[in-house]
Amino acid sequence: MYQKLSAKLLGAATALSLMCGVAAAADWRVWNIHHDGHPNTAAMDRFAELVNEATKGEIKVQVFHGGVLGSQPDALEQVRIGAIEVGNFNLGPIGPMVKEANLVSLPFIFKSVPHMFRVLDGEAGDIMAKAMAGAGILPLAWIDAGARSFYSQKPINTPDDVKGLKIRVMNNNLYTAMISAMGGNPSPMAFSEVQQALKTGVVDGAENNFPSFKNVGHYEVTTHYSLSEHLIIPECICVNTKKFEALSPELQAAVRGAAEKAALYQRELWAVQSGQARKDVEKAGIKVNEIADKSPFQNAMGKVYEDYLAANPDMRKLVDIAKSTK
Ligand code: GTR
Repeated sequence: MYQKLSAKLLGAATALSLMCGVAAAADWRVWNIHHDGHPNTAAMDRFAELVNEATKGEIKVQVFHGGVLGSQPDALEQVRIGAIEVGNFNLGPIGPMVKEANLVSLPFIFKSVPHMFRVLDGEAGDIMAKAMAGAGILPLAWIDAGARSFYSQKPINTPDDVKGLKIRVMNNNLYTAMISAMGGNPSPMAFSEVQQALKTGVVDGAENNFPSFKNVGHYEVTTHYSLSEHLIIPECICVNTKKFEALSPELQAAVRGAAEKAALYQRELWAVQSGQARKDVEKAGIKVNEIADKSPFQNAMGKVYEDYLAANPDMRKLVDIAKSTK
């Protein structure tokens, strides 16, 4: 009798909350790999504030910085299954889970950061976003991560300079293929291990953008940063699809709005702080070299594209869209 009554009450309460569009208050955890002083850390803090405000505390967001909730591949899996709600992810490590996301991991696919955003804002971005959402990682907004270049104990001006070097890459077969095509030895490794690996000579070099190069101290254990700009990989503020879709339309709009505002803020911060990070590492002694002619690097990627598209013919459409986007 008691059980029946409480079940009825529960049913009535659920019906009432559905009628009013009220979702239960939720605590959301956010994964962020970066530390203080990185633009994404400030942007994810802003995201948390904005969600808390816009949902009037119905969704309480707490950001965990410095990768304390796990490595990026682990955190992706956690968000995919809903054990963590939100992450600021780089699309590189998403490629092995969601093939469409690999478009951005093809070396030199984009002409510039604005070109990359134009591609993301068009049909290709829609296809990628749908595929990611289908895999459980729904992108709410895209953010800037500039271009990635090599750093090591010597300048790199041609693919020949990469020959024989052990270079750390993120987890994605496209990056191992990229380094191998230059004659180097790729070494996939978690971001948190790279500084020590550079310091002890376990790897000879790595590749990243200026803010990350600076923020985790890779500049303290290398001497040269060579502007190869071989990858322009965007990042996202991504949410577990099911948790997002379970929200009322009002809460969904509030969360999406917060992510979009935080992403704009991130892009503003990035524009200023990436230039500043370059100045800071130069001041600390890093020699930055421009590479006047990048075509030898681009030409070396011919085989990477050929092999990748032979194994993944369905990716040709996305590649064609990106290449034909002005
Ligand atoms: C950073 C990026 C991180 C992570 C890292 C890496 O630039 O923001 O999400 O992907 O690179 O190299 O692992």
